[in-house]
Amino acid sequence: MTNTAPVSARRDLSESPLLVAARGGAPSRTPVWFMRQAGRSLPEYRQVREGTPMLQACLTPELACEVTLQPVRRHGVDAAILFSDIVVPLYAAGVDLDIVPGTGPVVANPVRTAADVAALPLLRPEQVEPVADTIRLLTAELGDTPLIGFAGAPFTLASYLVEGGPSRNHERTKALMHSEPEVWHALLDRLATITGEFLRLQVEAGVDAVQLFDSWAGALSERDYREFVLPHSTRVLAAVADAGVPRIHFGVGTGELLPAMREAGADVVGVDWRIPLDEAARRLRAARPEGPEPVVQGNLDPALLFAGWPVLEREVRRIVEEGRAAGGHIFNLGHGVLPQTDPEVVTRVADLVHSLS
Ligand code: 1CP
Repeated sequence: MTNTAPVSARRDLSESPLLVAARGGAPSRTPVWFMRQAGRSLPEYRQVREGTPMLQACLTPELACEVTLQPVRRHGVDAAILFSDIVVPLYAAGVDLDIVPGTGPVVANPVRTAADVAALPLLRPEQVEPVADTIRLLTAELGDTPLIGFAGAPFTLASYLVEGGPSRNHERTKALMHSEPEVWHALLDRLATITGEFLRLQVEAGVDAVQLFDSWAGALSERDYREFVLPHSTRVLAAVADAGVPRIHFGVGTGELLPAMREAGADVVGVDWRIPLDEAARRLRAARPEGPEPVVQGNLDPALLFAGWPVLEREVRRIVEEGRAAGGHIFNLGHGVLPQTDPEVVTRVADLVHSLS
């Protein structure tokens, strides 16, 4: 039942507020979507996921399609984001890892030596065919809502591979980077190849925008980011530069890295709550005064979804104002929806953002 319509049969999304904003235009309303909008905050998600392990869910097209659609139906957001995970291409390529409930990705054999890097498999397109099938199902269902594809950036993926799982301080990752730079660069080079191919494949299957998640890049100094990460993320974003879809580049705690993250090739830079959107835009503009006007995405603190409506309304209004002052703005959280969030509050935020524009 997969729809194999070629990319030339793409939907007409020329009026999509998300895509217009991402390309630096003036959208009909402030677009809004939420990182991790699909997932545990939704009872309908918990119901359909019941009994299916996370990675299996990501690689089951009908299920992944349904989960991707749930927040679009419920919240009326301006984009769907593919239900998947950043470790899916590594898993599909044959890396022995699992997503452990309550923990996150756990890697059986952490990657720490030149031999470990050389043994990392590359990705063959047929290994992620279920992801392409999911995208084809979604583009047939989504009407005029664009679909965002995504991948984990080389640094954030490397952190999971080197540490063996989630890490607070990324100490083994930073130790490898500084003590064995050749091994480090070989690892990031390989991850950049996998990620670039995975994003291209998603675009060919029909996604309308891509987001590169470098969630943990904010753990690095700007100097280390430029030396050890930027060349590789640049190569990933270059792999989809001619694909005709906007590229969003996001990390947490990246106030000092924003210009470098834009230089990597981003059309939109995602920002967390630690820096106001207008200040983020000022930094992006100052780094490239001759370039196109920056477009920022963010940046409501997901914890404030628990603070009660008066607080939340004030914060949403402030962010919409700061987004106006920034220039181009896509409303989002500064990081993902937390599992205990009341989904009705999320819908109310989406409605408020729309009513303010
Ligand atoms: O069983 C479950 O429900 C597991 C929870 C879960 C879910 C719902 C994980 C494990 N991943 C996901 C889906 C997911 N992962 C999406 C869904 C699409 C959407 O936004 O609706 C996305 C975009 C991701 C991407 C992802 N995975 C990132 C980047 C975004 C971010 O939040 O920073 C990262 C860092 C991961 C790793 C990961 N996967 C899962 C968890 C709990 C984690 C984080 C672990 C850690 O703290 O290091």
